[in-house]
Amino acid sequence: MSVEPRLLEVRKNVLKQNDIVARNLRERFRAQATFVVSLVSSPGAGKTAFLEKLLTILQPHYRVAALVGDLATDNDANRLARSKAPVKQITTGTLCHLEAAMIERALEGWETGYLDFLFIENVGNLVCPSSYDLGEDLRVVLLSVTEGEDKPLKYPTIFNCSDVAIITKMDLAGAVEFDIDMVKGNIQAVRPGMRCFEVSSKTGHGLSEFVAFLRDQLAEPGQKLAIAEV
Ligand SMILES: Nc1nc2c(ncn2[C@@H]2O[C@H](COP(=O)(O)OP(=O)(O)OP(=O)(O)O)[C@@H](O)[C@H]2O)c(=O)[nH]1
Ligand SMILES: [Mg+2]
Repeated sequence: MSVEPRLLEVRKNVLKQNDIVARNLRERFRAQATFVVSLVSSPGAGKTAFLEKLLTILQPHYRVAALVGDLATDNDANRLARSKAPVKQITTGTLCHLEAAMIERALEGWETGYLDFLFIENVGNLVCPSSYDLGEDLRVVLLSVTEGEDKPLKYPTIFNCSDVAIITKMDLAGAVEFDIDMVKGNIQAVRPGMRCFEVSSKTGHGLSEFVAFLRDQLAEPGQKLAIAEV
């Protein structure tokens, strides 16, 4: 099926405009030394469960907040708010991904200059979010054990445009005979050298490794020094 050239042009312009807004956001986050982490995955891979745990662990020690995208509900924002961190919902309507302009709008009138970490949960989708830079420092792709080991091979773009991978729901790995070595091999085939974490938000397994990794990111030059040991 051929796509009308004018439609392609419009799409290219939308993406270009997104990059301009994302670049401005990135400069702003850098200037205020806020480290921004976005989470992408298929629907239900465990982004909110993981983020709720993460915010709860980080909140007493760091200045953290979260933005969460969803097509229709504010369920995830309500779940994340249980961590006591400031949270804002972005409702995208029919749009299957977040765009930089939505982040910019959500930040209007919200004092975020003091933040150490801002987390952004994208809409559950393994395809569309890969095209949209949100001005984040770190993009994390989550893959749950119930989705199958082949997903990195079937959705290579989202793995290619992400910085680290997290295998979620490890507590269920045995029940679904998940082959962790195979998935890691598939991730490496698509994105050689990609760092991979294994977590369970139910049991807490692997969370401290990821927290330590985040803490190291804050210690990078240009970022705020860690204000506490977690
Ligand atoms: N057993 C187990 N279940 C989990 C884990 N993490 C999440 N779940 C469950 O998986 C389901 C989906 O989790 P969510 O955190 O809502 O997933 P999500 O990626 O945020 O979903 P969307 O925002 O709708 O894309 C829920 O029923 C969670 O309780 C885990 O580590 N172990
Ligand atoms: Mg969610």
